[in-house]
Amino acid sequence: MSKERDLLLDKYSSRVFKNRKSHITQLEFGENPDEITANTRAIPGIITARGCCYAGCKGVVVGPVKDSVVITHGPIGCAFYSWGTRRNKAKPSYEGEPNFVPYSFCTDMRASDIVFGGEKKLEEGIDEIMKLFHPKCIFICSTCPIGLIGDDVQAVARRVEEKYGITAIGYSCEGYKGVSQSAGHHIANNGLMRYVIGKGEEAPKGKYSVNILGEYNIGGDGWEQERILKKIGYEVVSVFTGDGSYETLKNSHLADLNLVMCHRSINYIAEMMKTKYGVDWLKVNFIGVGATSKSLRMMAKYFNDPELTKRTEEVIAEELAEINEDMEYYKSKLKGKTAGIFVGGSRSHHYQMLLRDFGMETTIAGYEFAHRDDYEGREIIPQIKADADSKNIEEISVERAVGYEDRYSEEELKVLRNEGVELDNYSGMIKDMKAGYMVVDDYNMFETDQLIEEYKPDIFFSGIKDKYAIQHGGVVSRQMHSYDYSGPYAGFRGAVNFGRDLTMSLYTNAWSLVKPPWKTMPMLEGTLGGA
Ligand code: CFM
Ligand code: HCA
Repeated sequence: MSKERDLLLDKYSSRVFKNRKSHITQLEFGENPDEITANTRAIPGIITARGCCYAGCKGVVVGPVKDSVVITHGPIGCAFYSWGTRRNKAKPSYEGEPNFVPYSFCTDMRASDIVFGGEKKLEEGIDEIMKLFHPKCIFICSTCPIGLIGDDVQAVARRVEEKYGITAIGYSCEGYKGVSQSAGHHIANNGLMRYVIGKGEEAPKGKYSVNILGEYNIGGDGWEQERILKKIGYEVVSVFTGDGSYETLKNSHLADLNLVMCHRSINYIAEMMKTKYGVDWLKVNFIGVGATSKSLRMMAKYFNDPELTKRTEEVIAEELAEINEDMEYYKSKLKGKTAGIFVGGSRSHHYQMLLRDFGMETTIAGYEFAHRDDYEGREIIPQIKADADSKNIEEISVERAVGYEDRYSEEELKVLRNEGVELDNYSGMIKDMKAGYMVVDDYNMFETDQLIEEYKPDIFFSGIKDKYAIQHGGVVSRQMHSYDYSGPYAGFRGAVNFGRDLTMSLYTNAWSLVKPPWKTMPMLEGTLGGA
């Protein structure tokens, strides 16, 4: 054990110590740095940064679908807390297109509804929605009590479909299911696959068409990606699900290629669309100038058309020329600074690429709820098993390697390799970090404090829950879930915004003036996690 790892673990009871040890890996020669325990239950009592299954289904995946109504079936608190907190931007794509993203719909389940059942209330709520808003698609998202009292949201959805001739999906995404948001992603995607994708018949008109999967348009990231792709000449059929719509998602199976941005939340759909409709997928990363250029080149290689390759290079050159001066300026301000980065399930890795564009090094990193493949790259991964309506879900370990080898025959692989297609684009966080640096899964506030103390990063990227505690300690923190209401950070122009925001944050002298209370007050001593 190293000194740094000791610091994180030695205050724990033996039971907690044993558990947390396997979630913390230090990238050091001699240790076993390639493996980490992930996607397991958080320890009760430990303040994890994770969210719940309902958050993953409602807030993350289906919430951003702008022309569809999402109704929270449950107490009002769940609807209120998930109202506009996830920063997925949306605007109508054509005049008259509905945008329900700013709204919050809820059945407002009270004590008597819990005793007598809430299906009737749900149906009445939907009648009201149909009268006032007449959407073409409704998602019903269950919160914890619904599973406990046994309301059949799938049956309600079928009745709604029959009554109104629209698409309705009942999601049993009760918050307590699974171990984190991750179960919710899977449940949401199962429903989209079963009831939305494949329903449309409108084929793309462009020569090369793509869907962007796992792009939620935080701070307008998706719009920047679309701008670049369209400039090259791609047709973007649909985006899952940032600024996405039922009207476009239903045609997504007709696109040529799926681009997977957030692998964690959406690999399920990519795999299912490959199996059912034969749509290939590429794991891309449009966060970072280098990463964006690499992803665009990978796409051009995939389509293997000299015209497209030429246009790709032209656009990259034009875009670089546009941002070069700003990038150099911010690089001169940021070079050599260090960062800690702890976000949900894919950004902690994606943003390391952008930090590198500015000469910054990530010394500590981790995810809230990622699976082993996100950390380790192409690996054997734990999966969630669910029945068709996701009523029963179970986290299991399945030996499944995610990689090109799985998706192409030996013959196809040979052809691709000869064509120089980059096959090894599955690297995970651990492979990309340097010896001595630390990776922590499902980090908690105590560990965050210890990590900051030991590694002293210049900046710490996190979420709303931990941001202010970190800043009280005198370290600047920027939110990677919401960008502190700035952005976009994706693509070429986004990189400049990121450099500007970081420079602004780091060069304010406020942080050196902060004296945290624990520097002047006596510390509480004890063992964490009981005896
Ligand atoms: Fe994917 Fe996301 Fe993330 Fe995620 Fe999230 Fe998010 Fe995130 Mo918050 S889908 S895993 S469940 S990139 S909401 S847009 S910022 S934790 S790192
Ligand atoms: C979620 C949404 C969240 C929360 C962000 C945060 C987001 O997981 O339910 O805790 O700061 O990105 O909005 O991840």
